[in-house]
Amino acid sequence: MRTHYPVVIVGAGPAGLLLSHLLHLQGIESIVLESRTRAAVESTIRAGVLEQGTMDILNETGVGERMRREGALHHGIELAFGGQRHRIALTELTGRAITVYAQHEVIKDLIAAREAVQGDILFDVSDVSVHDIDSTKPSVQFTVDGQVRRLTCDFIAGCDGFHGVCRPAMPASVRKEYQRVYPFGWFGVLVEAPPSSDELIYAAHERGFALISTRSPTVQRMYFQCDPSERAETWSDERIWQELHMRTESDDGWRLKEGPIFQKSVIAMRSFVATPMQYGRLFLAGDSAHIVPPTGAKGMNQAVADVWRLARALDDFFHRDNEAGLHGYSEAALKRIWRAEHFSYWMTRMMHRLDDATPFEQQMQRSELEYVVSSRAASLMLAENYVGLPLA
Ligand code: RFL
Ligand code: PHB
Repeated sequence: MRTHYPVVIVGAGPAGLLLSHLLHLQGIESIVLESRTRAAVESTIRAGVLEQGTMDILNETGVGERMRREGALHHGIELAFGGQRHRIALTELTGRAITVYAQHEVIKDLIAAREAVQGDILFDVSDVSVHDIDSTKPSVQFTVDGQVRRLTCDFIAGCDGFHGVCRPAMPASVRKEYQRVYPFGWFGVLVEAPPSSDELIYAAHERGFALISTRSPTVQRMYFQCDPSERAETWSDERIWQELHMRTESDDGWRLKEGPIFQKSVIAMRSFVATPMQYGRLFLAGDSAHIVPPTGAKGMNQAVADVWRLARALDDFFHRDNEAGLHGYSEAALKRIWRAEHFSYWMTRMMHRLDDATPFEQQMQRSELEYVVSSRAASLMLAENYVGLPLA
């Protein structure tokens, strides 16, 4: 049994799987260690929006075929408030677009690509721990099929999400964490119905935010702002529809199309950044280092941007004897992340009902919305962040 890999990747989310795929294309071998089963990884409902840069990476690396066929390319989004809908013309403003394609479909495509070349992914592992990260020969220990195993490697990629073990393995004395927990959550539903709109609708309403997204011609994804401690199973379909209708009501008679609700969940909202994203031979990528509230649709895209950067840096290290990319990884990745953090925070504050807002602050919020949909400069600011700033 093999005991050494150039790169051991912890976590088979979008970050870990894409990193293993990119490294393979560069001729660098890796193994992915995942604590959940393959079925669980392939069916967890999460993100839906792929930025232009994410689409480009998937296309250029040969894993975009199903996304192009089954995903929906969108050239705008709508902001709804005061009974009216306002289009932000993403492509007209920026020359870029987004694709709505579920994260777990991206995951399936990446796992299929790794399988096609006999790439190593171990699912259902437990007790993962990382060792000697401040040496040039780190290792990762874990249990699989009841056996304890240890792999040595040159680098460990911590792609194990917010609750993973890699970030806490960095000494507390070098880490700094920045956080904001929002006093509201999102109630998310999957609905069997045709799309109600050609584009995503972000609605700001006195009762709270709502988002109308899509998954396919027959399945729609919708969310509405709720108390973060809300229990999804206690809500009847009727009550959910009532809330969604009220928050998206429009003066022109447009109405949301209903259908059977087959999945309900409540999502907490948090902004979080841990710095630095590297210690010794351990590099963090994706949600293990940073979280955004989903309002800006940035989380998965940031994970993709991180591993794109990390793969290039590892390529320089292994093939050009150049360590500059690895040394600069954390600083360069964080620059992009702070931009996404600000955008997500800004969208969240502009679109949600803020219970502690004074009447003055409520007027500020309304004025900002009106400005964003009426000023080309302000629309462009939203659009260029939403489609994603170029990877550099
Ligand atoms: P993930 O996806 O959490 O994957 C981490 C993986 O690591 C595994 N793991 C471990 N494996 C081994 N040992 C351990 N000790 C481990 N601990 C954890 C986990 O089982 C898991 O498989 O992190 P990654 O790869 O960094 O990807 C991040 C994205 O998943 C996340 O940012 C997005 O889903 C956020 N997000 C959205 N992002 C977008 O770009 N666009 C969107 O439209 C969007 N919508 C969303 C979202 C997230 C949501 N939720 C549920 C938080 C909508 C929602 C509702
Ligand atoms: C989704 O379709 O799940 C989705 C879309 C846009 C967001 C967040 C989630 O901002």
